[in-house]
Amino acid sequence: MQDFRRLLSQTDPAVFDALLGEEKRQREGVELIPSENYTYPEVLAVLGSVFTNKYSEGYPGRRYYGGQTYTDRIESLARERACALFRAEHANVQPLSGSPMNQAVYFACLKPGDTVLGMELSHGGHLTHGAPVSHMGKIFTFVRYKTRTDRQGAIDFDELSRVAKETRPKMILCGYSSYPRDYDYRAFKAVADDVGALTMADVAHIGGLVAADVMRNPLDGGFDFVTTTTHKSLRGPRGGMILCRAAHARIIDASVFPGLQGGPHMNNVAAAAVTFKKAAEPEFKAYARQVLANARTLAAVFLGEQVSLVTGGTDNHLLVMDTAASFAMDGKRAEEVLDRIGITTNKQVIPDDPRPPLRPSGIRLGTPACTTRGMREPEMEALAGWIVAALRHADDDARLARLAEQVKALCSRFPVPGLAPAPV
Ligand code: DSN
Repeated sequence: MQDFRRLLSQTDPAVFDALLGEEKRQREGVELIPSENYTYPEVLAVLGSVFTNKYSEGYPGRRYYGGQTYTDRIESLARERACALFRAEHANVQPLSGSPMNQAVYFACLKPGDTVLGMELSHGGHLTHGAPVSHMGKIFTFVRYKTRTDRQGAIDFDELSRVAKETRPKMILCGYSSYPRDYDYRAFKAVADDVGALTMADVAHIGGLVAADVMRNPLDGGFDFVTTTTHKSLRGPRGGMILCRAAHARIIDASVFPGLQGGPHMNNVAAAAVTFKKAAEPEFKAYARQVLANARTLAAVFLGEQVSLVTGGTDNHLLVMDTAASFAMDGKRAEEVLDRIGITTNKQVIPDDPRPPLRPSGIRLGTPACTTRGMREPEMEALAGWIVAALRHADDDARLARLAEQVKALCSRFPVPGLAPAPV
């Protein structure tokens, strides 16, 4: 590995310099974007391996190119491990990432114009769940449901059932990228069964937490399809995966290839296989429990400081802070202030946000990455305090500089897996 680095430094100093800069940023800052994580050194090794050289259109035992002895082996391993981890009957591990995995399910089951019930973007849903700006929103007819902001973000299943009976969807979709609660999948399934709709859960954010059984598994609730990315709480390579019942295996596989994609990225598939092996180990369950405990600790400190959190708290790995209500500051400015002290978050719309997406009312924070570094409740208490101090004194440069030093000192005690310590 070190030889590759030396070679890169000589071949392309500009890219090597950017790599060193990003390593320093990751080493010296706290990552609180809930969809990010630090992957395993083993995964980095496989991603940068010769599997990247190989074309493998098709599936194990049914490929369109020769030379598949080892690619067949790794894809079969990845599929078997994914099925065991999620109690699925079938897994397709080829989607290149989250958007293609969701599109593959839609195209497998729906015709243009078909109706899908999906969660409203500002209430926590995802772009690929039919936001009007996405191609999906133009091809299919998405009808959006909201959360009950007056009831800690609960889903109103009576209302969902009424809308389902009125619109007769082909599919009911749940899943989120900024919803800080867990779902009752059986309640979604009951609504879907009433109108003969298929069910799909996009658990991209919480894939690792579902795998570790610290959050509910939609497949246990009878869902037809579950999609997840492999790089967020699962801690693996950038990629996507579709889990389903055996009865849907053929249409899903055909939808991914040749329907939507060409050659799978076999370095990613190999890295996913490694990730699933790691996720089945007891250490990963402990990690997942700590992700939740850390998020609860952040929430408790914020609430104690009268900071407004969407839904009033969290049941998962993420929190959505209403910075407009709490600090009279939009999410863009809050993100920038926290960047200055070395804490990375992202601006975030809140339910029915009156502000535009690039200057929304809040920020989103999450614990998967800092938990991977080994941070626990005491570090969460410190971080939450520093975040509140920075946002309350955003114009005090000297105070922000002192907070930045504290963040850097904290980070020096928690190495990033796969990253060499800072050069001395
Ligand atoms: N970009 C991911 C997130 O941050 O939630 C989802 O696509």
